[in-house]
Amino acid sequence: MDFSEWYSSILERAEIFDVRYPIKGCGVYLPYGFKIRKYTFEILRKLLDESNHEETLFPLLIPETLLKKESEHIKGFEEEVYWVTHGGSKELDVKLALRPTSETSIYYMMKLWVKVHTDLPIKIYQIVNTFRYETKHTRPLIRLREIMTFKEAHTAHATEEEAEEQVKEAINIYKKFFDSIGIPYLISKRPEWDKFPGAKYTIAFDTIFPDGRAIQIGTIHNLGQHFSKAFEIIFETPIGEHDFAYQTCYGISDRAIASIIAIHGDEKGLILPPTVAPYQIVIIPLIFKGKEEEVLNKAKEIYQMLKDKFRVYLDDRDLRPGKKFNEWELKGVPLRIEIGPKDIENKKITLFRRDTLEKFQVDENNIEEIEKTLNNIIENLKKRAWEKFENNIYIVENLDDVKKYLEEKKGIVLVPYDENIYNQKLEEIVEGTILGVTEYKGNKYISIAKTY
Ligand code: A5A
Repeated sequence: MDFSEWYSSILERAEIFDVRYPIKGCGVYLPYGFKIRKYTFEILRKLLDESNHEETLFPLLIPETLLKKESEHIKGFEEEVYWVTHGGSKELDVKLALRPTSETSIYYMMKLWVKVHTDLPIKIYQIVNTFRYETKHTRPLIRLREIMTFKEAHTAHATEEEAEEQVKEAINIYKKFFDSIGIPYLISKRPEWDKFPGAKYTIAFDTIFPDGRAIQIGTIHNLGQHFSKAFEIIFETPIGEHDFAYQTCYGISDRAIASIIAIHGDEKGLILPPTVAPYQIVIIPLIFKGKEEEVLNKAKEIYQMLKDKFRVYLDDRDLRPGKKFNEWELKGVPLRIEIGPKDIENKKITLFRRDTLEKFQVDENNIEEIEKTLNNIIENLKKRAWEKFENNIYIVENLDDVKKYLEEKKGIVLVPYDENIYNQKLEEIVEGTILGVTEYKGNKYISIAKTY
């Protein structure tokens, strides 16, 4: 089965995202998918909160006048904006945009908040839906027109150096985030023509999907003073002069969920990292005639023992165990505990690892072993994903080889850094996109790939 088919089928069968909503590029997070989303973004939330970011919530609507204040920004987004033009049957005096991203609404308010250098830094974020009238082929959770989960952080600083430091902090936060869900990445500085509209420069995280194409899973932008000048975010410096704030912003979207699905899954279905699995453990009692109560009671006992420490589901539905096995394998539950009369006799439980498909027994009260196994699963998923990722990175000498590798192998091709290559749009030469300048194992390259 090709990747795209597999991906669509998993979204449906594992009950993650229902694409049948009657608007192109929109869909519905189903309860199971919503839980994966919740745990995934809880990790990101925690990382941001721990590094002194504060969560906020801004309006969805942006007046046209604000959206157009920074000229590069609006140039970049012009063709992607959805407009609200009417209130009922009355035409609005000022059109309202559905936010494609929130620089303009947030920075309008920052101007009001910032007066002196002691008001800085500001480090805020929100997790909201944003709208982009994407013209490229839309794909569920990968290229949405209503981006359902858009985590955008926005910062303002008193010095350029501090903004640079903020970019570094953001890179580290994103590294930790992707590490905790086992998603490998290459970090590149995007070329001028591909930076975020209004930014001084853009740093991007890209990963590789099973079809060999690269996908941008997060971006960090140093905005310099472009927006603070347009929005007049001015502060008094310690020596009584005035300066415009130095700003950064960075974002991660539903693509994080798409990556978890695409990168860890296999032919049986999802494989969820325990860090984000709605159920880290599912307990399945193996009911035999005459032993029903004994088995069920033991299963409940084990459930009680684990429930405060892990996200556990006791599946005592009246279904054949085989059917339950298949269902939870499809849904990617990292660890299954089977309890049958034989196990009870031996004071054991049987564990099944979704990642390696290994089955083994441990003592029935061995919580440490269960915890260790869950930790091993995330480590193994991460290791496996990185190995596959690195196997799809090719270092070549020249553009002819770039072309050859992109056609034959896909993945990401690295060619030694050369300013002439970097500054042109490569599309005419090779059928790929320049991801940017990349440091890989200590050397400087230009990264090129076919992308989403
Ligand atoms: N305000 C900044 C952070 C911003 O908007 N940056 S961005 O345009 O690069 O978007 C942030 C991230 O959202 C991207 O790196 C990409 O991973 C994701 N993204 C962008 N468009 C998307 C879409 N249509 N569907 C899903 N994710 C998208």
